[in-house]
Amino acid sequence: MSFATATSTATSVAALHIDGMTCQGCIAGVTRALKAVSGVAEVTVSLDDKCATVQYDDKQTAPAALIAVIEDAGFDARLLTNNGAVSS
Ligand SMILES: [Cu+2]
Repeated sequence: MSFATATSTATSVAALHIDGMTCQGCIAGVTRALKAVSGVAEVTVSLDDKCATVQYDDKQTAPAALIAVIEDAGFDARLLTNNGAVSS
C-alpha cells in the first residue's frame, strides 16, 4: 500500500507574531519546526514583519500547537489572527 500524496488539506490559516528571529537561519528553523507539525500544509515566514502565516488542517493541529513548536525552537510566538479573525 502506498500513499503517493501526503499533502494535508489546509482548512484554516493562522497568522503568528514571532519575536527573536534575527536572520535567515532563524526563518529556516521556524519554517522547519512548523512544517514538521502534522496537519501543516504551507508555511510563510517573514523576518521583516516578524510574522508567520501557516495554512493547516484544523482536524490535525491548532494554533496553540503551532505556538508551542515555535517556542520549542527558541522563539516567542503569539497568535495574531486565525481564519482572518483577530485574536483577543
Ligand atoms: Cu538567526
